[in-house]
Amino acid sequence: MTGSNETRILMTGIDLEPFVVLTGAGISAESGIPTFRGDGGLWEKYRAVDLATPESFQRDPELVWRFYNWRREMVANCMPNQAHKTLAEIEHLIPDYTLITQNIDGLHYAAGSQNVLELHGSIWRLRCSACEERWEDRRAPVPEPVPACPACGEPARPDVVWFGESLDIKILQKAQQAAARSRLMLIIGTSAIVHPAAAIPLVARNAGARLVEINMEATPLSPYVDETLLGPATEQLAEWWLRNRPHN
Ligand code: BJW
Ligand code: ZN
Repeated sequence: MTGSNETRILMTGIDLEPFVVLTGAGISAESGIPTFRGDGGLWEKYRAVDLATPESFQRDPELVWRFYNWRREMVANCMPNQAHKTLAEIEHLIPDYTLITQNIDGLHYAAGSQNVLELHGSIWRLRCSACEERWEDRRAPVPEPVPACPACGEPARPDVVWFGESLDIKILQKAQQAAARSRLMLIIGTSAIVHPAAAIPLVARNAGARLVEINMEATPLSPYVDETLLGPATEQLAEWWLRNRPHN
């Protein structure tokens, strides 16, 4: 063990590395972005099957684009909160650290995180519905009713993962591998019901990692974690980090 690692363990009491964090919509709730499920959640007002499936895009691409344009404008007007910022700080202090998010809002990057495994894609990228073309587009809203692929002219769609679609296998494998070698995993603001993301903490647990969950309420994962910290992510993460961060 190196001197610096040893110091980190002695000073904090818990082994911080390899450290993995998995975030969900709850971490962005205090930035003003609605979650999907629960009171005020997106799926209370809109039906996921009408808006977040490949079939809905085939049926009515304009409707799907109206939904994503509304969300692009909303996200463009939101700022990262203290929880996003704390995770960016952790990235700079802990060498063996992996941030995995289910969020498509880009707020981890906006807060200063540099390496983020975005399991469900990004609202700030488009991709072609017909060819392999992918590109960044930060306009909010996208002015065309349905933008076209610059390479082949076919309809473009948000580069996000809809229900029934496979996640990017390279990103998923990186996330699962990080989980499999982690000693500590923090799970923040996810209902832990959407797979395969919801199973990533169990990969960590089966490999012997300590799991700490931060959420407003218990989730299906709660019986499997070592500690559930109930409350808003900004407060709970700040307090957890104060208790556990290396002091030298
Ligand atoms: C706070 C807070 C605060 C609030 N502080 N906390 C195995 C078993 C069963 C089903 C399946 C399975 N494998 C695959 C499936 C099917 C499906 C699935 O999981 N369905 C479940 C609903 C049952 N999965 C898929 O289709 C996935 N694809 C796949 O597996 O491909 C292979 C395959 C294909 C076909 C058949 C079988 C396999 C793809 C899933 C893609 C998910 N996409 C979305 C939309 C992304 C684009 C967009 O945003 O528009 O991703 S759905 C939505 O849910 C979004 C999220 O990333 C995801 C997770 O939601 P999250 O982040 O957990 O948010 P919420 O709202 O659910 O929870 C918020 C939490 O925060 C709550 O707990 C609050 O309490 C808390 N909170 N405020 C802290 N201030
Ligand atoms: Zn194309």
